[in-house]
Amino acid sequence: MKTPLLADGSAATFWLPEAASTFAADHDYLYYLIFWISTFFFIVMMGAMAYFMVKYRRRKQGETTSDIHGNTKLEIAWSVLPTLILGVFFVLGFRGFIDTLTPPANTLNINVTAQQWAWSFTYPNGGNDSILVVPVGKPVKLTMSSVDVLHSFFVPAFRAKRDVVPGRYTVLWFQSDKLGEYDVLCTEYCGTSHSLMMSKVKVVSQEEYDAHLKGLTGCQDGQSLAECGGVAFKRNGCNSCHSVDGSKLVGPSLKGVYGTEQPITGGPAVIADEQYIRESVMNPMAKIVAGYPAAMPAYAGRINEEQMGALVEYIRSIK
Ligand SMILES: [Cu+2]
Repeated sequence: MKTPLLADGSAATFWLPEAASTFAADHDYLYYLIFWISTFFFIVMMGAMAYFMVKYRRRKQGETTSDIHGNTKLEIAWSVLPTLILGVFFVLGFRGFIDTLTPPANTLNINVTAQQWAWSFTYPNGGNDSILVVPVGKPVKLTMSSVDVLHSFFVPAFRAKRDVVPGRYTVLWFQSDKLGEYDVLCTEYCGTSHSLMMSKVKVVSQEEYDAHLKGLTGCQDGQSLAECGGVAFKRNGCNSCHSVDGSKLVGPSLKGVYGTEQPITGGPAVIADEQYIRESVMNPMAKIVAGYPAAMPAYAGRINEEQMGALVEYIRSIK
C-alpha cells in the first residue's frame, strides 16, 4: 500500500479515497502536510519521553533531581515555533475553505432535496433523478434543502461536504475533471436508515449528460425547470406584485435581480442569492427591500421544496 508524502495524483491511498475534483489536490496536500508534521512531533516527543524515563529513573532511595526554575530561550522556542506551524495550517486551510465556499460564475445549477432516507436531484430541464449526473470539466453548483431533518451531502472523492438543512438553502460546488462514478453519502445521522442514504455521482461526457437529461421527465412534458417555475410564479399570484420586465409594481421587479445587491429597510444590504430569494418567499417580512411596503404574505407551508427550487431557477433566468 502506498502512502505518498504528498498527494501525488488521484489514486486512492491508505488514508484518502480516490481524488476526483479540482479541490482535491489542495485538500490532500494540506492533509499530508499536517499528517507528517504531526507524525514527526509524535516521534520526537514520545522518543524523548521514553529516553528521559530511562535516563532519569530513580536509582536509589532518597535521590533528588536538580532544582530547575525555567529556561526562557526554550520556552520562547516551544511557543513561537508551533505558533508559526499552526499559522501555516490556518492559511492553507482557510484558502481551501474559501475556495469551496465560492462557486465560480457560469456554474451548472442542480437542486438537491434530501429526505429520510434518499437524495433527489432536479436538473435545469426540470427532470428528477435519484442519482447525480454531471458533465466532466464543468463547475457544478448544488442548491440543497431538506424536507425533514438535518442531512449532510458528502462526496468523499470530491472532498466536498455540506450540511443540508430544513427550512433553508445551503450551497455546495465542485468541478470534476475525471470521468467516473463516485459515492454520495449522508454524513449526518438522520434516523434509522441513515446508513442507507446513499447515491452516486456520475461524471460523464457532455454528450452523455445531454442524453441523460433527455431521458428524465420534467415537472411537465417538455418544460424546463425555469419554465416550471414561471408557471408556479403565475399560479401563486406572484406576478400581481412583481413584474419581470423591470417595471415597478407593489413589490420590486425581479428582472435581473438574481446575484445583485439589494438595499434593505433598517438593515445592511444583502445579495439576492438562493438563500435570500427563499427567505423572501417563505418569510417576506424578514428583509424588505428599501422603498417597498411590507405587504407580501408568507408562503411558508404553501409551497413545497420542488416548487421553491423551480421558482429560484425561474428568478435566475429573468435577465
Ligand atoms: Cu441523511
